[in-house]
Amino acid sequence: MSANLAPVSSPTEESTMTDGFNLVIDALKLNGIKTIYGLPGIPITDLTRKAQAQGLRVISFRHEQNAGNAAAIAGFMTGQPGVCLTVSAPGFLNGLTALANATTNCFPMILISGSSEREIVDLQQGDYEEMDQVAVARSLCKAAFRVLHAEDIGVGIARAIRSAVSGRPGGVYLDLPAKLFSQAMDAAAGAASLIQVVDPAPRQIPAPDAVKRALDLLKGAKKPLILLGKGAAYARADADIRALVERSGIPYLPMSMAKGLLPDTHELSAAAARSYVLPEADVVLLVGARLNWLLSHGKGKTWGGKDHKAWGGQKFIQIDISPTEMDSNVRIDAPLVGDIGSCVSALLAGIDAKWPKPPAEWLNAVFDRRNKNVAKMAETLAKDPKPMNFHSALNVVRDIVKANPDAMLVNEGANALDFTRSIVDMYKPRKRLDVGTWGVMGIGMGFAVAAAIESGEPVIAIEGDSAFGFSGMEVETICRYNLPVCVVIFNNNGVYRGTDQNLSGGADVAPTVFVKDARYEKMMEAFGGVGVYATTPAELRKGMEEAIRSRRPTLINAIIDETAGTESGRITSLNPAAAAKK
Ligand code: FYN
Ligand code: ADP
Repeated sequence: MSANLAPVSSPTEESTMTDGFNLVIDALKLNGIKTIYGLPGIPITDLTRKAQAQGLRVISFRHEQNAGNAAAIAGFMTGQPGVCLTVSAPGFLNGLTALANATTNCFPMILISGSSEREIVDLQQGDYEEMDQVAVARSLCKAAFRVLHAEDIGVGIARAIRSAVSGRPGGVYLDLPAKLFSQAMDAAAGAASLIQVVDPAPRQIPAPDAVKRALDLLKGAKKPLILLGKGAAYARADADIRALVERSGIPYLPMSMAKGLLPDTHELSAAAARSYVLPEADVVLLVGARLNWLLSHGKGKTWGGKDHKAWGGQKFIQIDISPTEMDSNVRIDAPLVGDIGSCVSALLAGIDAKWPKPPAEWLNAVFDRRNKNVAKMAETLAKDPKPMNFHSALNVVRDIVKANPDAMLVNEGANALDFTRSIVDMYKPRKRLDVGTWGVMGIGMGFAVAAAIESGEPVIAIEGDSAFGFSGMEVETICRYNLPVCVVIFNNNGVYRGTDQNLSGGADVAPTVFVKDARYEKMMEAFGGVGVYATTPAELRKGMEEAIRSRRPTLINAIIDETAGTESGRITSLNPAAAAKK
């Protein structure tokens, strides 16, 4: 039965009717959604106004990609789906990169977009912003739904929520055609049509035989290694994960967004011995980490220097909620399928005081390599070159993060990303938010806005000057909501550095360089925030300390030696080598 299409009387009057606008808002609120990240426009502007009027926080951005990234990282931070709201067609398309990135990174988010009416789209009659958005979205997300009738809004929102957070988390698309919003229906029937989702992310208990197989393999290992991925951070099983490491005595290696699950200074951290432990370990326990390109697909060369020994041939135990992730790259000898919380607690039940600690020979070898790398890094960090380089600037950031362990750290770039990852220690879980699995540039300001909104903590965003360019207009958003975000741009005048030349000798600059000595800090000043031009570590430190103290929106333009930096940072080997001389 399709609902009465007559417009309802204003909701402020005593009314026994409701409409699509109110049902969407009621359904989101019923399921605990508190914030919408979006950008108003036809046909959803009134939805943003009504949502705000009815108590939802509506954060408006300058580009939907940034709103989508904010929703995605909000999902990672909270375990609830982040909600991004866009207009139809171009706004929907602008949100797609974030939707796809959320799905790739296993961040739960729902992209809700207004759309054209089915009957016009299906006849391709040339509507305003006409597009078959569900068809376009379907290949980029976990699930895509469309709602045509007001009485189905409750089911649509419920299905979107459950799809986003159950099993492997990811992105979901929900298509709401314009006419749906003004569809009226009986208020009582409308309320009855809404669904409060029960247990949207049910625990998935591992099979006892799978637990035993995993424990037997781990117990027999002579050189065991635990590898923690962002899934382990997302699972919020922090105490059990820490107990797994400490009770087993096995060294662990955190992937970038798993840093802080245990403090990076932990005695069992092997982070600073990465390319030693990966080839040398004989049994690797993967906890919420995929053996994808970031881990050389479980075989072949590790990243970085040429002298790294190839790795592979180990025995793998893999904990993952996705059964089909097993054997994706190499054979998994002990698959442990289930949610990380349930799997780790099951393993812990089998690790008692009699559990054999790893051989001292292995532990000493790992710690020797780690301590050597840490000492070498300390020497580099102690230098004070002029102009600053990445190391001397990050030595300041390292201190600031250590002094403010509750602050959120957002990080993107090439060299700015890679050097921050290995130089800035993290001390608490889910504090480091970065480009993740895809290495996508442009997540910075969207992540920074959501990190501030969702955590209430100060946010430090360490940005490459190229990376900042993708979302830099959101400094206005940061100022508009007066968010405690301190953006630090590592400005070395170019995508990787500022010294490339136009090989033709022509007048244009090389494709990889920017305006020299660009005054990015004036962008923040333009909107009422604080701009700092820092040429020394002392100026950088002062600017960051003041930003944390004042909680004022701040942009620090940290001037870095333009010769510093390598092409694509530590993944320079991904650049194809020319086969022939021109
Ligand atoms: C790490 N290391 C340290 C420390 N931490 N040394 C001293 N002290 C500390 N605290 C060492 C570590 O052992 C490695 O040395 C090296 O520093 C690098 O560590 P990292 O970064 O963990 O390891 P690696 O080899 O770079 O990891 C491979 C990777 C990583 C692919 C996982 O490079 C990565 O996540 N890259 C993301 C690239 C990306 O997405 N870029 C954005 C788009 S690029 P060795 O052990 O001696 O090797 C746009 O152009
Ligand atoms: P990283 O890049 O840090 O190595 P990945 O994104 O590659 O991490 O891997 C995350 C993995 O964690 C994914 O395979 C995903 O299915 C899994 N995952 C996410 N949440 C959970 C959970 N609660 N329980 C089990 N596995 C999870």
